[in-house]
Parts: sequence; C-alpha cells; structure tokens
Amino acid sequence: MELTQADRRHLDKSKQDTGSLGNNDDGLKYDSGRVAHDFSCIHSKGTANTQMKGYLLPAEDGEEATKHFLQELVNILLAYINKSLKRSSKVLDFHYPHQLKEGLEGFSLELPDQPDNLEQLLVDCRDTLKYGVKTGHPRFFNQLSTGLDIIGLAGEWLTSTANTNMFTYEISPVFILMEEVVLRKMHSIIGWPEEDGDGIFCAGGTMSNLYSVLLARFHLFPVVKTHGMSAIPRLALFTSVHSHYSIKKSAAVLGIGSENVIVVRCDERGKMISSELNSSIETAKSKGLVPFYVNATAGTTVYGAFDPLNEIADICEHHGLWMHVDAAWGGGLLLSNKHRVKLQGIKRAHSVTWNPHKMMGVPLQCSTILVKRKGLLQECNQLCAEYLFQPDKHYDVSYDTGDKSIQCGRHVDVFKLWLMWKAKGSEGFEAQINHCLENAEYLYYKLKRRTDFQLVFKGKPEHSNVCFRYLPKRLQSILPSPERDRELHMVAPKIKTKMMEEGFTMIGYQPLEDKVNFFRCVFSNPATQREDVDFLIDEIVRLGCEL
Ligand code: ABU
Repeated sequence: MELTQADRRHLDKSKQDTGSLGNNDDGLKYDSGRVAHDFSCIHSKGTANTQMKGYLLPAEDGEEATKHFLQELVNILLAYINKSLKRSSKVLDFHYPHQLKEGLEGFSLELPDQPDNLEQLLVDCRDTLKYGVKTGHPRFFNQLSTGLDIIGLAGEWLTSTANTNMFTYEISPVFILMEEVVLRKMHSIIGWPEEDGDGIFCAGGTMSNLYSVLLARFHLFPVVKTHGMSAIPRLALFTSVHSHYSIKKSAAVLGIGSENVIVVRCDERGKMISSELNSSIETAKSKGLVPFYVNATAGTTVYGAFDPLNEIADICEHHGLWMHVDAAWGGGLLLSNKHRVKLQGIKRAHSVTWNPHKMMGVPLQCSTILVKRKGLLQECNQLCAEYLFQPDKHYDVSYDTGDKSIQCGRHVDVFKLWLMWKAKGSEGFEAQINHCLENAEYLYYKLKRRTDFQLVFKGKPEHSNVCFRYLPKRLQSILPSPERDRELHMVAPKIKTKMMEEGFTMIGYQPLEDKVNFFRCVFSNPATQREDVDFLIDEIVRLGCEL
C-alpha cells in the first residue's frame, strides 16, 4: 500500500521522535542500537499485496514479522516503564479533550477505512502511552490503584495471550483451579473455615459490592429471583456516610431504591457510629421497612477509616442482618501482621469485597467478592444456559463456575495475582503494604509540624490516606469564617489545575460532608519513597503559595 505524503511526514517525524522507532522525548532509546525492522509497508492483514512477506500470524510466513512487531512493542513498553519510574520525568503530559480530539503531532484518534501499516500502529501505541497518565510513577498519588508490578504485568500479558473466558472449566481449566486456590487463600486470611467460603473475581469493587447486596436479598427472599420486587416487602439497608457510593448504586440497580439506603453517621475519624446504626435499624423497622443488610467499610475511600467491625457484627447478629465488609481498599492490610488488627471482626461477615488491584498493587483489574456460605452465589445467579453449562459433561461441572456470575463472559483476573503471590509470597505483600503505610505516617508527621498545612482529621492515619489542606500565606492569618472557607474551598482545585498542566505530580481532592475541598494523598505504590513525599509537599507550596 502506498503511503500518502501526510503518512510520510508523520512517520519521518515519529522516527526523529522515537529512535528506532528511535529516541523518545527524554532520549530513551526503545531499541538499544538494533536496527529496527522496517514496518512501514507491512499491514496486519487484509487488502495489501498477499505476496508481501511479513504479514502477522496467522498468515503464512507471518512468524518473523510477528516476532519483530511484538519485540518492537516490548521496546516501547519498556521505555515507558523506565520513564514512568524516573523521577526526572513527568507524571503526565496533559492535554484538554479538544486538543486530543483534534490530534496532536500526527496522533489521531480517528479510525481509517484503509488499514494503517504496522509502523504507524507502533507509533500509535507509543503516543497512546505518551498522552496518558503514568500511574506507576512514584509521584502519582491520585488514586487508590497505583504502581506497576512487573510480574503482574507479565501475568496480564499471558492472560491476553491465552485469551480465554472464565465461564467454564472446559476452556479455562488452569485459571478456574487457580481461582479456587486464590479465593481459598483469601478466605483463610479472613479467618473463615476452610470448608466454607465461596467467591468470584469480578469487574471492580462496585460490582463486588453489588454482588453482596444481591446475595443478601436472595438469602432472605429467594422468591425475588423469579418474582421480582413486587413479591417482597420494602427493604432497607445500611451503610455509613463515608462509605463508597456503590452501595447506593447497588440499591438503585437492584430495584431496591437508593432512598432505601439508610446512611449512618460517622465519628470525626470517618468510622461508622455503631449506636447510630442500631437506632437507624430500629427506626426503619418502626416505619415498616425490612432491614436486611449492613455494609461496614474497612478502609473508606477518602479518610481510609475502618468501621468497628465487631460492634457492627454484634448488631447484625442481634437483628438477624447480613453483614458485608467493603474491604476493597483495606483488605490488603490483612496481609500485614502489624496492621491486620484494624480489621478485627471481619471473619464474622457474611461477605467481603477485597480488591487486590488496590493495596496489593495488582494491575487493574483484580477484584473479588468473597462469600462465607458456599453455594449461595450459584443458587442466586444460576440460570443453567444449556448451550454453555451442559450438565452431562465428562468432568465435575461444579468447576463450570460461570453460572455463579452476573456476567456471562468473564475476563481472567486471577492469573496476575496468582503469579505475583508466587513471586512475592505473602511476606512480600506484607513488606510492600507496610512500606506504603510508613510513607503515609511520614507525610502525616511532616504536615503536622507545619503551619502552612492543615490536617483534616486529628491523629495518625489508620490506612495510607492522608487528608490535608494547604493554606496559602494570605489565608494563614485570617480567622476561620464562612468567607475564609469559601476561599479555602478554591485552593485545592486551583493547585490541581496547575499541577496537571505542569505534570510533575498528581494528587486528588474533594469536599466531604460539611468540609470544604481538601487533598487526599494515598500511597499504594511500592516505588514511592520519602523523597517523593517531600517533593509533593514542595510542589504544592510552589504551585499554591501565591494563591
Ligand atoms: N473506588 C474506586 C477507587 C477510587 C479512587 O481511586 O479514589
């Protein structure tokens, strides 16, 4: 296929930019000295000259081109990984949506009618990473899921290469058994008896929480599966003000209604007040609602708070309610002998959400719903589709776990976690998690000593969340007032705007209840060190001191 003038101009520029595809913009060579394969006339498939050597597999003679293409891709990915870990490189090269849509330096999101050649695809891969956010950078503090574990990455590559589906043993024999092994390990860490316990990997913490509400409702009213909500009374469920919004979303999705989620007050540290839970349950009953489910959070999203699980379990037992623990964020602490005490009582839960893609640093996505009662997931969700779950297969069909799931097709999320667990052992996870919490403690003590920063809640963080405001000089001398609060509310967004435009670090902010905007720093990246914490503080001061 002939290249257009525009193609050539773009590729010439890309070669200058990338080296072998060449050097990238910080001078890293993708391909240490090797003369790169010429991909400019090779297309992945389709309309070009069928005689042309170098079509990718499964084309005949495609093996060489496939090898070179994938090696070149690995070079691009390696350069990106190296760059992500270099403190001298930026966390992001921010562009506004209209800029990305218009196309940047030849990078276009538009889809062609004619196939692009492989060199163009490689340039597109490089540019896709270039304009993204380096969530593995040691100075990326924006999200609960950060870092880039190389073994986990290898696991994800293998998973994509296997390209199978988790619904049946028939097509995923190894992954299905791995899922069983990993889930059993997680059950035993929670403290559930070996013979009990069930669960499934699913698409993120919100889905895990959705499963928990679904199961609790089915457990109490199995008729709902066939006859729907009109067959059962008006339900009520309970969660704390600081809990994740997915509990309300679950109630909405499941037809219970978000208004029937009773939000229980928290103390100043963001922990559910258990006496308030009890009185909320009594009030709901007195209004004719049927309480059935309580969500306790182990590691709230913003404060990183741990609800008092034993107290909540007592209340659930007393009222006969399903107890779920959303440990999406805090579950990792179960692996730390030092910190697992914060989840004391978790073994009394009926179900637990635990996201290894958060504190355990497994590449996204990797989330579990763990259920104490074996068989409930299957009873609740199974529909026995005969084309997939034939009962007369020649192996134990209880390994066709797909009917436990709400989804049909399910991505293999277990392998990268299994591989990382093999590589680190539980002790490796423990060290990594302890390190993240040490970073949080370091930041906390640094901020506590300063007058230009204000901590949002008193005392050492329980998790790796540190919540604080920066006080520009102008606001330091003004006494608290609604006017000062209005001003303070604007500080974090203004700093964040500059921070993203300059790109050296990233941290999130939010308001919470009556509290005006504040920063939330979270640590889950084992690559982050104290110097990065120092950098964050200096950067906030640099960007905010004139505000
Ligand atoms: N609940 C999903 C994670 C949100 C966050 O990274 O803050």
